[in-house]
Amino acid sequence: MDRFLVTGALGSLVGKREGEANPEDPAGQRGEESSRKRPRAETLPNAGPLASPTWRHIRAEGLSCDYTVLFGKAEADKIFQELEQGVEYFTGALARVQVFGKWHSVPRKQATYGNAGLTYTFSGLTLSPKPWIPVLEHVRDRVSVATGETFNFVLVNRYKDGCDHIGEHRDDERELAPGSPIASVSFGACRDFFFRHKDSRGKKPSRKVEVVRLQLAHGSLLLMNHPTNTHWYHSLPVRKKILAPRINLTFRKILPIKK
Ligand SMILES: O=C(O)CCC(=O)C(=O)O
Repeated sequence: MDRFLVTGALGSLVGKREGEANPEDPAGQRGEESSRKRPRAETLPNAGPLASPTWRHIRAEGLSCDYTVLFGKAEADKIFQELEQGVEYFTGALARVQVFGKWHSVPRKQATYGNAGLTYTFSGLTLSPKPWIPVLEHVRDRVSVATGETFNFVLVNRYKDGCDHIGEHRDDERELAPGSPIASVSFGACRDFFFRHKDSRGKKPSRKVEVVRLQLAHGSLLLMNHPTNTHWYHSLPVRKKILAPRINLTFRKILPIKK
């Protein structure tokens, strides 16, 4: 059977950053930005009104991301409701994380969906993603039209409010198709999202690189291109004033590892 090993956000469940109280990280700065159309999107067929959106290009040393609002409010609202009704999240042991030997609830809810036959490793277990449901296929296909990329797996993260968060981590490139991007689509509450360079982490960083700070809006798509995940960690910090829920979908293309 084909086996997929997925670490990064999944693997980070066992990482100590996950349990840290957050970082309402102060100063930081956006990377260099420019606004232009992403050329590939313009040549794709069946493009809806938002299929050739204006992209914001976010660039810093070793970081390359493209951001756009892919879904208008009405459609994003409908997708959010469908996700709320349709997504089945992990429960029990899969919804817990061990930090310094103590078990805690993961500070968000998670689920995985993907192509038939895939398996992946999660908290030391080999699991299969659930089969795609129509709302996830719809979002996946819209992302593919807009980016020209295909995806076979999605991790769903649901944050019930601003206390739910995700600690600093990288999405491990080894299990991704080489050079493939990760497409992060957000619905619900707008949240801050930080990138921190690997050399600039911890109490005694080897050098100072400015944090790249973004806000991920309802209906938005953030495309994290290679080699962003090699050099930069990302996180969704605690924001206690946010009371509304948010659902994030990270679409990935993962490679089978033959047994
Ligand atoms: O919720 C988000 O925007 C971040 C999710 C994430 O970091 C991940 O899936 O790796």
